[in-house]
Amino acid sequence: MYHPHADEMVQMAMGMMGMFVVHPKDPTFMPVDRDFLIMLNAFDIDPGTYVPRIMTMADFNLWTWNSRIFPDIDPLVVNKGDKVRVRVGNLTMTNHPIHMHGYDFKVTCTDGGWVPEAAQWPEVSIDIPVGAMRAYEFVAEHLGDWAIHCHKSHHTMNAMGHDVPTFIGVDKKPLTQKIRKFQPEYMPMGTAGMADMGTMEMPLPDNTVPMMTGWGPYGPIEMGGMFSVVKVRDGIDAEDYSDPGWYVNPPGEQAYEWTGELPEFTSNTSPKTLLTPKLTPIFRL
Ligand SMILES: [Cu+2]
Repeated sequence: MYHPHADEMVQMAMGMMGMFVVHPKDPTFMPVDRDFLIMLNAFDIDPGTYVPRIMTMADFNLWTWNSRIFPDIDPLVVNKGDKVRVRVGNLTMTNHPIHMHGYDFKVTCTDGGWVPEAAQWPEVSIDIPVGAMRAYEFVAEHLGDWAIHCHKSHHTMNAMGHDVPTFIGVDKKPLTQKIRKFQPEYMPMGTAGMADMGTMEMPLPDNTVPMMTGWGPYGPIEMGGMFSVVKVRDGIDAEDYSDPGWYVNPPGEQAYEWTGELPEFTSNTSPKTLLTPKLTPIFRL
């Protein structure tokens, strides 16, 4: 990984970093069909502004792959049967557990070098420490759209304020009526979670994106930040990385809402749901 070591804090906060890939001279050494590279970076850019804050140490608001955020990160497009390598390098100031759906994979490389085959270990999430890289590999046997993302939930969101009270279950109607006398366009939010924001398309300041966004085949995806999709299809040409669109599940392979009769719910008298009785403290202070 490259970073400047010259005015380091400022230059890193503004994105001066990158990765070199040195391919082996011998093309038969650990060959793969697809080789993806994800550089993890983070920025703190106030809504409506263009210059990242350079003093931020932990509370970043844009978590990026190759300086891009979902939904503007390209999908990882793969032909069925391809041997795939994903290299992930981290020059942010926190670790990122990168998780991929649909597959288990083998960790094949660290900054220290290639991992011998007998020592490659299986994972479905791989934590990328600060200042480190990992590469993992898998054979794309399963057709479909498979989410790939950082597993820290705030890292799959775009710009948001973090100092907001929790309004879950709060009746904001009386307050809304009062506020709307002065601010007619005021929108109460948060009483039933944040997912509504995925569909709202509220007006935003320039150079600002919604906290969660993106549309999938079944509605809003409600993601942002360090999130993309591995798209495995039949018949993708070796040079073709263009987005094939959303995967269409074959009939019978799609989850659906059950609208028939429901089984009897377990009640609180069921042994399955009985609470463990409280222990009587032996010692009292
Ligand atoms: Cu992360």
